[in-house]
Amino acid sequence: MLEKVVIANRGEIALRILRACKELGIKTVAVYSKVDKDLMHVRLADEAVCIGPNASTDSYLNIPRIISAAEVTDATGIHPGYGFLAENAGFAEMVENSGFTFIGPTAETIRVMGDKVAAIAAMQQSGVPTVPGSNGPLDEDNERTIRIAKDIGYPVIIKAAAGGGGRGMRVVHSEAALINSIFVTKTEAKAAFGDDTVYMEKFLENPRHVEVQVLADGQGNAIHLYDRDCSMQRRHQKVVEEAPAPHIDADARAQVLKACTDACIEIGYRGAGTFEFLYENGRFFFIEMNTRVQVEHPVSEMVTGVDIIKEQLLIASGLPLTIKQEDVQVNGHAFECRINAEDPKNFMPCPGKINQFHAPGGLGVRVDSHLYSGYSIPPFYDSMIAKLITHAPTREEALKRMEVALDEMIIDGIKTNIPLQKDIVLDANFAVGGVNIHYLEKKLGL
Ligand code: MV4
Repeated sequence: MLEKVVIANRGEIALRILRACKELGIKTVAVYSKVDKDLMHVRLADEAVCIGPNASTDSYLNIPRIISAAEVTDATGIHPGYGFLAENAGFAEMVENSGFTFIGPTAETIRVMGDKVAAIAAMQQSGVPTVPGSNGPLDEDNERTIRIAKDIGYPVIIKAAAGGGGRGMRVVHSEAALINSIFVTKTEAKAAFGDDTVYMEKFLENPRHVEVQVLADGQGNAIHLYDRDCSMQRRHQKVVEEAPAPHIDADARAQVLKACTDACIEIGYRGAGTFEFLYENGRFFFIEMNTRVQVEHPVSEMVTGVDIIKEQLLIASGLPLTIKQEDVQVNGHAFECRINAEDPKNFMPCPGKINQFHAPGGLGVRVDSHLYSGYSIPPFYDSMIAKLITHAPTREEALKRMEVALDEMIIDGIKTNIPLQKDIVLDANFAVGGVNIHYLEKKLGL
């Protein structure tokens, strides 16, 4: 078993990882930037090391400082959480080469999934359904590119192989605009990622974002924890997530879940992972794989009863998966509302001091947050300050439970998006379930 883990992150996920470590009897090391000395998990950790000034690039993204912290504390593993260095293959490699366990997949897997063209190819090999597309990078041969687009049918989307999460893409509606759009996307990709490789897919106009949570031990065992719907988003930032995804075709779902675990075994996947799909007209289309634990993992935990972070720690300790697929059942329904320190009207971040914090509670209510009364939210990092999660036997009951919980939540002193969350939870179309990725932006009049 891992003996001592460095938590290379901050905020709610650092606290979430700390709790899982404690339950497993693993010692914890918090690493923090100067301004983050008062974070809840820093207080609760066995040891804490300041790794630098407030800017992420000088602290949470500074690889030598994090590895040094592991060295001086005699840690054995490093958990990257999400964001920051979680999907940095070079970091995973350096952690392992320094003699520590990286709590996540191999550097090689992270590298493959970071290259979206390679990721799609790997998935196709394993029978995961993908979007009709170029099946490889676009080259200098414009005639060939024009033919591919014609075969796929317009509209098409040009995506940077090094992109993902909504960065470096462009929709093309006609042959007249194709070659120039590719040129512009390549130029932007080169500037943003240092790699101008692009590929083409059919542009799906009104899909839902449905993702599959997996756990694999890298020893030939893989399970899925069913699916989540994350379609309620604005500018590629998820706002509400739920599990399981509502109104999914049963046969398509069974097929895609099986394909995901098959793919994990085929590629030797290790750790927690997420297969991202677009879901349209009863069909799944793979777009990307995330090789980290995700913000929205709690909704899957609530409906399956599996502690994903604990499983990550057990897998990283070299233990084979003990959970069998047939033991994983979906029990009821769960929602997660992301609570952000931001203006609910213009979405500007609103850091500042929390005068009073009251977390809602009761049966089926979970709050993953590092907040406490008197805590000051620094302006240097992400504005997400809490995740409010509700669980109940039915979707309708879980949604009502969220409505009550949002009413009970008090975050005094700063602006939050709680008013927006209340608005979404009371939305008649959201209540029916299955709204697409454009729903929230249209609702907000964007
Ligand atoms: C697409 C798409 C439509 N068709 N690919 C955006 C984020 C990145 N992960 C992939 N994205 C999309 N890829 C095809 N072939 C539409 C989007 C997209 C989107 C996807 C998921 C969640 C929100 C989104 C918002 C806008 C566009």
